[in-house]
Amino acid sequence: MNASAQHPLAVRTTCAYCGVGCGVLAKPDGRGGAAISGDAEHPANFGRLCSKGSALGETLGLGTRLLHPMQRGVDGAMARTTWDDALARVANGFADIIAKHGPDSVAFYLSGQLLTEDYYVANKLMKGFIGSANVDTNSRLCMASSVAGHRRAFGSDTVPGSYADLDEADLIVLVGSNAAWCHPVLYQRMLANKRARDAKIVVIDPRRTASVEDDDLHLPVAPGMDTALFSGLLVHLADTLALDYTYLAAHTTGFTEALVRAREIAPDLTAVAAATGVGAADIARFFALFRGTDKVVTCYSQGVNQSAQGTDKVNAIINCHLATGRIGRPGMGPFSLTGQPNAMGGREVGGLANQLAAHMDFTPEAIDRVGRFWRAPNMAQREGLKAVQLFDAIGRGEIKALWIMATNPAVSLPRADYVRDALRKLDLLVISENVISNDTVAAGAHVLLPAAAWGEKDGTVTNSERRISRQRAFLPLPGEARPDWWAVSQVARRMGFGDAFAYRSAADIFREHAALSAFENDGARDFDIGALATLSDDAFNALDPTQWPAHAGEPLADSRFFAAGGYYTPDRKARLIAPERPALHEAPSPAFPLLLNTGRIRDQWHTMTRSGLSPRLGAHLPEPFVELHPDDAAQHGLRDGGCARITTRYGACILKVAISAGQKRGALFAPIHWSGETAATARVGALVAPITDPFSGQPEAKATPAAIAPVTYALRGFVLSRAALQLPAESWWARVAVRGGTAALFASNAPAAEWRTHAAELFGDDVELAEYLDEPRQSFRAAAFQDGKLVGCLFVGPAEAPPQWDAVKALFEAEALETQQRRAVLSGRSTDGLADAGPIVCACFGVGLHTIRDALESGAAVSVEAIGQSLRAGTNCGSCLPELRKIVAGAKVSETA
Ligand SMILES: Nc1nc2c(c(=O)[nH]1)N[C@H]1C(S)=C(S)[C@@H](COP(=O)(O)OP(=O)(O)OC[C@H]3O[C@@H](n4cnc5c(=O)[nH]c(N)nc54)[C@H](O)[C@@H]3O)O[C@H]1N2
Ligand SMILES: Nc1nc2c(c(=O)[nH]1)N[C@H]1C(S)=C(S)[C@@H](COP(=O)(O)OP(=O)(O)OC[C@H]3O[C@@H](n4cnc5c(=O)[nH]c(N)nc54)[C@H](O)[C@@H]3O)O[C@H]1N2
Ligand code: SF4
Ligand SMILES: [Mo]
Repeated sequence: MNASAQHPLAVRTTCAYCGVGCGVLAKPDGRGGAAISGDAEHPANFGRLCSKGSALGETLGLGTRLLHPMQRGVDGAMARTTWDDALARVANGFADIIAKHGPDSVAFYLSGQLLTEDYYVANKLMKGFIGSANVDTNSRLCMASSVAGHRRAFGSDTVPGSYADLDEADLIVLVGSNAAWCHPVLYQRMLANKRARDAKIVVIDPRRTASVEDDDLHLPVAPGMDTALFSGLLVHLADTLALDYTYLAAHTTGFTEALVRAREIAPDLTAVAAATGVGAADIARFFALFRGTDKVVTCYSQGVNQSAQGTDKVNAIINCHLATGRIGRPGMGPFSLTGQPNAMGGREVGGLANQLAAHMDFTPEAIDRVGRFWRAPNMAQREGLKAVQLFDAIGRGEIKALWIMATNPAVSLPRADYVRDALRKLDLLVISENVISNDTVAAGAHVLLPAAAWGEKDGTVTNSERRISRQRAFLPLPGEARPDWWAVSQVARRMGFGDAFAYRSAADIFREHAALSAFENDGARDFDIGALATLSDDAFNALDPTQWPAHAGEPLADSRFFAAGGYYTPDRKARLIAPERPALHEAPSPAFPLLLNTGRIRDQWHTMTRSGLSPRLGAHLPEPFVELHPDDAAQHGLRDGGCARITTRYGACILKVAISAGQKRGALFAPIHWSGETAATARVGALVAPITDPFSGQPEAKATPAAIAPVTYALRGFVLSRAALQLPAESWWARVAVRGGTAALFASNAPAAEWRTHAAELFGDDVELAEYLDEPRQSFRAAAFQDGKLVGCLFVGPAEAPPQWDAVKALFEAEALETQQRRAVLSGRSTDGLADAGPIVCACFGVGLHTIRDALESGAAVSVEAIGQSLRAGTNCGSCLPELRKIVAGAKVSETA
């Protein structure tokens, strides 16, 4: 019997990555892996997956996992311990510190990558039993401005619409959202609408991103100036009598003040053009489109939220929807696209320090209500510290014990060097993790708790459209890994709160969470899933994706909020908010003349602890880079493919230079994904200012004044190895996942001959080393063989003509090599049978640039569609279609030239 026959059934679960929340079918192979495909029945994706979702199967290995509890001994070294000892140390450690310094001397820092059940239990322990609200989450860096904007406008943190609105809209406005790369399956839905129904797409982003197609309107707004644009839009709508006065009168307040303020900020088109740096004609086109289209959805993400003016940006957008009554009806509404798989679940349980639980705030009535429901002895009486403040308090020594779950703050918080140092000041740092090492773990934990990972953990997540889906386990718990909710409950019991934490399963916790949502609710709170409070274990296991609200006693049905008002303010009316005049928190200066914008790339997820394991995903953009406009590059003496040092008041990085006309002048863009574990000096978080939005506390991650200067390395090269890699400290490097080993791309000033010594050290004595050194040309190549198998390669050459690695990588990844192929390794070129695909363009089917160019040149394919037919490239998730279009256009130009 083969392995798959032993596991004939695929398990229905939800993707580990973004807030689209795609349904996934996982078919375990019986050897710790699984075949992954999209769930055709899931309403978020109807079977589609993006490159990251499709590659989930490549990330299931246990090679980097934390499999046993560890604790720091008296000698300072981490050593394996038992769960019992580890839990006792956590419980006693927290109890001692609370006894000495009070409940506000301890904190939890959680994550939108926890399941709702994990999140609920951690929040309950801190806010109800320890008696502090110092529980915040990486959602503070992600969704906090949307939450604050929703609460100001609606009286509750409600996302009014559904994904179906993106199918029905006639105009989709993307504000600060690179959905083509960050919400790819939803973006494909928008494109399908555009193709089938001629819907228009407008993209508001300082950069021309992959989300802008040639026929879309792109408004390259000056960083931070979205409020001016949407204030201008409100003025335009008012002046052209395009408002819904009936809706305004019946369901809103604050319109007059909001319009007065909008007029101050953006009196006319000229003022909007001046503030935003966008041409007046394009602004007028956008205003006319918005005015003339009833069915408008405005999607926004981190270009809005991660701003010192983030909450005002959110409200400036919502104002325009409220004033036109375009909310809660099919095909229209403001739509906050959430980032993490359970960003929404975290908000539902009250994981933010300024929310209590189940969408309740710290009002006396709510504190009393939740306290009675939990039978909690020590209800927190006021809001706790928000992430940036929380780490300030840690740095000052006021918080002495911290439990981090499912986030990597030493990389992802602003001013990340400060954060890393602050962690070292804690008397007790507990980290629940999937991986044995990341930058936060490396900062020095006292206790490490091995957590169940995606594929092993079991519970629920909520996606951007308020849809609760099950994440189901399809693999056994490896080693001693346990669910996070279990670890928290065990600590709670050891702290004397056993009765309130006697959960046997995720289902137990979910039922309690659902019951709290309905407890003394009576329609006063938006979040109500009372219908799910009585699910049996079997019904919980079988739960289909369910959109909330789900009121007890009513049939489950998808729905929208606010078409007929019914807001969650005291008078049940929405508020139009008068925003502040937008201004950068710090303008560029001669010392820091550029603005550093940070964000994401298509094929990596955050700090790469999971996506970084996939060779397919590593192939797209393998090195950390900084993108800038050709004029800025010329002015600062930078060349494409060279390196540059980027410096801010807070830190410095060295990144590869990518020159792009899609960048705005004066702006730099760098991806956030690389860490101290995956690259030499590319922790971009270290550069980011700790400036926060006054309402949401969300840090500004998109506009830190920065300087840039070239860094020259004489040589560049790559190394491929079956074993773990350690490169000489003085070199610049970035780690890349490859099949059957690890690799690094590097740059260095050490002469080629020195790399010969490094190669000998790197590959050891028990290999057969083929070498080639050309000192005059500064070129060195080595290939290490063991039993005829290629086990390592090191190539280095002059930076102007660096060795290309695609062919060598293909040989390294091959199972076994022919003699002729072995001889060819040092040539760096491919031989027959192992075509050199070139840099990967389509991650889903592993189709490289050379393969595509070959097909175009040979005439085998002449269009993007034909490439799809002959090579399959672009036919799965479609996220590479923008790139394919460029390649085809490029080939056409060179043909006619
Ligand atoms: N591939 C991939 N996908 C992901 C993630 C990932 O790590 N990798 N992470 C997930 C998570 S947690 C999140 S939160 C989402 C984030 O998804 P997005 O918000 O789409 O991603 P970002 O790249 O952070 O930022 C979006 C855009 O904001 C623009 N921007 C910067 N400043 C401004 C401004 O002042 N105004 C406007 N209008 N735009 C501006 C940037 O140029 C950038 O293109 O992605 C999710 N999906
Ligand atoms: N400069 C800049 N900084 C940013 C951003 C930006 O755009 N620019 N974006 C911000 C945003 S929106 C986000 S969401 C954050 C993301 O930043 P982080 O949350 O710090 O990034 P991740 O790499 O997702 O870290 C998740 C960690 O949790 C572990 N993990 C995963 N699942 C589980 C689990 O179930 N249990 C436990 N115990 N551990 C688990 C993973 O191994 C990993 O180490 O970064 C923020 N920081
Ligand atoms: S769009 Fe991609 S990353 Fe996001 S949930 Fe779907 S498959 Fe996962
Ligand atoms: Mo996020």
